[in-house]
Parts: sequence; C-alpha cells; structure tokens
Amino acid sequence: MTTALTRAARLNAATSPSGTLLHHRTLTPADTGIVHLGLGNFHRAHQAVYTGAALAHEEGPWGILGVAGRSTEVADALRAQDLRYTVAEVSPDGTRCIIPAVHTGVLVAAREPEQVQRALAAPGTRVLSLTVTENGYTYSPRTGGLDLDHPGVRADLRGNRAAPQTTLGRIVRALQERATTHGAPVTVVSCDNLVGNGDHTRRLVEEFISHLPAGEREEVDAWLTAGNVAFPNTMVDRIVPATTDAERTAVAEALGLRDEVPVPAEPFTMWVLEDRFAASRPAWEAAGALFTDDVQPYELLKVRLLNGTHSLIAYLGALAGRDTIPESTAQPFVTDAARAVLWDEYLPSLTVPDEVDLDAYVTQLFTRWSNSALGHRTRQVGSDGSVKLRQRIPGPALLHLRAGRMPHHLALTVAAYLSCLAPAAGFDPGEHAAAMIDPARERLAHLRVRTGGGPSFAAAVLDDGLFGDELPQHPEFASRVGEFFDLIHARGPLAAAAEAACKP
Ligand code: CS2
Repeated sequence: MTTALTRAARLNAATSPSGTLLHHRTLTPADTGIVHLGLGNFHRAHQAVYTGAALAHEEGPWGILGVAGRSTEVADALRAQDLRYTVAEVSPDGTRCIIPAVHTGVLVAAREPEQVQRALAAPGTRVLSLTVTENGYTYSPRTGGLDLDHPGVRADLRGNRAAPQTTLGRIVRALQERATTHGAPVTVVSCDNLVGNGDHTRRLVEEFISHLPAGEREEVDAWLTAGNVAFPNTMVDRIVPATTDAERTAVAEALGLRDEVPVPAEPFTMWVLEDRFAASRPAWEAAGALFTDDVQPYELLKVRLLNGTHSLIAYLGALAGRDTIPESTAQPFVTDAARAVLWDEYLPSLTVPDEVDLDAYVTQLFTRWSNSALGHRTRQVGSDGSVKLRQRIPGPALLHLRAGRMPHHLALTVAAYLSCLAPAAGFDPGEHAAAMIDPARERLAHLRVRTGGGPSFAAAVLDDGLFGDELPQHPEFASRVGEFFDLIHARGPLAAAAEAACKP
C-alpha cells in the first residue's frame, strides 16, 4: 500500500469534495425509488452515474438501495463511507474522479433477506433494476426457459417467501407481495448483456409464477397481466474492470482520500432503453441515456460487435500469455482476427441503427480496447464464457451455416475458449486462462476426458447444449471448432488465427 493511501482520511459524506459530486441534493432512505440487485462495479459506474447526473437535472425520489447477492465486502465498505465511492474514469490522458452519491442504503441478500424483500415490495420502489450477470438468470441454455433443475430455483419455488435464494425468486416473491397488498406498479429494468433482456426477464418471471403452487400464483398472475409491471429492454455499455490497488492509489493521490471501493471505468458510456415504464422514472435522458421504441438493433450491435469480438480478444490474448485486453490487441494477429470476426461474421447478422455511424463506432471500439491505462484483464472478459458465448455465437453462426458459409472466426472463438477452459493433457493454456472462472469448467473437463481429439470433443460440447439446440444440427461447425482446438494445441493461437484468416 502506498503512503498516499495509508495516510489519507477516509472518503465519506463529510469529506467528499464538492467538485467531484454529480449532484448536490440531499437524499435520505425515504427517497429510495430504485432497488438495484447486483452491487458490482458495473452498476456503480453505469446506472448509478446516470442516476446521479439525472438528479443534477431534476429532483426526485431516486435514491438507490443497492443489494449485493452474497459478498459483504463492498456493502460493508460503503456503509463505512456513508455510501460514497469514487468512479475513476481512466484514459491514457489521465484519471477523472466523480462521486455519484446516489445510494440511500446497501444490503446483502444472503445476510439480510427479509429487508431486501421488504424494499423490493415497498410502494415507494418504482424501479427494480438488475445487474446480476448472464449467470444470474438461472435459465437453461438448451431451452432458454427457467432452469428447473437449479437447486436455488427449486428451493425458491417450494418455499420460503421471506428469503428467496435466486434473483428470479426475489423478484417474483416481491411482485406477489405488491400484488396482494398495495398494488403499486413497478418497472423491472434488466441491465445485463442478454439480447432482449427485458423480454427474457419477463418470460422467466412468468414461468416462475406458473410453477408456483395453486393458490399462490393466481393473484400475481392477474396483476401482471393487467400491466402493473413493465420489463423494458435495455442496452448497456461501459468497460468497467475489477478494482485494484492502482485505483485506490489514484483516488488517494487525486482527492487525498482513502476509498476502499473505487470503481475504474473507461470514459465512454452508453445506455439505450425502451420507454415502457409502469411507474415514474428518473430523467436518465438528461444524463445522456437514449430512449427508443426498439432497442434490439442496439443490443445486437453491442452484444455481437463489442462483446462477441471482446471474447475472441480475451481467449486469444490469454493463450498468448497476455494479462490485459490492451496487451492482447497490441498483437497484430489478434487485431486482425478481431477485425475479421467483427466485419465478416458478426456484422452481417445485424442491422446497424440509423443513428450509428458504423465506421466511427468500430474505430472507437478498437480505441476502447487499446485503453492501456485501464488494464481490463483477459481473465475477467474470459470468465463465464459458457453463459456469455451463448448470447454471442449461435445466432450469427447459424446465419452463416444456413447460407452454406463456414464462420471460421466464430469457430476459432469457441476453440480458443475450450482451449482455455478444458485444455488437453500436456497443454498449458497459461496462468490467465487458468484463472478464468466458469460454471461449466468441470463439465467441459469431463467431456474432454471422455472424448478423443478436438472434433469429437467439440461435437460433445455442442451436443451437450452449451450453445443451444440448433448449432449441433450443423456438425461441420463442431468439426471446424475441433480442428482449431487441435491446431491451438499443436502450434499455438497465432497459427490457428492465421489458418482462420486463410479461409474465405
Ligand atoms: C465483456 C463485457 O466481460 C465481458 O464479457 O465483454 O463486460 C464488456 O466489457 C461490457 O459489456 C462493456 O459494456
């Protein structure tokens, strides 16, 4: 820990420098209008910043009660800092510190479940927003529906209304409570990288309700059908890495204050939402959010061009021993592969919104990925690939395969992912790949041991439903993935990328 850090006074309400505050209103717990599930860095550098900037423009009861799932670290640090934290906007030109100051409370669901349910059901809660990651929606990759084999889902469907374990359980039990007591409408705003995130959340909520025992489901079902809950689709974008001591030190140097939980973020930020709210909402448009009737073109643009390409950069980079995304894109073979997958394989699968200047958007993506001051790690982007890639790969891959074209770079993405997560014996994918966290890691390792070379392993993975039901109907895709898997093992990621580049 640096001297600047150890000597500095703690950030709190009294010490927050006025010039860094996004707004100057006083919020009390009675001003809570938003309950947000997922207290991670992304929420704190995205929705919280938009809400703070909206409050600067227009007064309103838009304090956020932030709910962490299980981890107590951030919540406890925030409590010790009067719920204040810094967003450190990091670019090669320097660091700009801002303090959103929008939280009116923090809770940990596993520790304080009843309080969480009370807050979600409170009549003053008009917005229930979510950043629980692709993984947090407990749905089955094969069917896209609720994962009825998930132990948490099973427990929540059976039971304890006061202390659900899953996000879906929390939402549905709160909606039940609202429906059967005061009936105040609420908007559920998913801010995760799922295509059609609002529609998807609505479907899962309805499915959850349909599995409740008779006598528990009718009232909430009718209330939902009557339009008391809205689920707008949204597209969220901002690169927000995990916090390290570098940001703690940067904040200590810039503000002279000790913040245990600052959030690093790139300067770029974007939020596109459907304006379908069941109750009022903050003036997020005053903070730069875009409201539109149709979010899908923006979602596809982002989930495919940014997130899809990001995955390839992360896996190739990790296999080449690169710690960060900018270090990965600094290698010409990675940039070439990223350009190829973006332009030739993702782009034909979407319609660019009229308002977006495609060339400028893509140029900006490569600039964002080269922000070496930010240090977004390949292991972070590469984690949870089993749930992320199914949002990114199958749609575009099927489009090409049905037209008789092989999407070589999408196959390379899957092969690089499998090489990181389930390498064959004797192949070391490196420390960055080894550090990737993925709920499917064990299952993949098991499949790899059971099968022979790359093609039969890839076929087993696809047949297992990791990328949905349709991709396995094109066995040529699994063969290509398998060939790249073998090539990465035999000659490394550069040779595999060169092979992908040679194919028309
Ligand atoms: C990344 C995203 O981890 C990932 O999969 O692609 O977190 C990405 O940084 C954000 O979606 C950017 O908005």
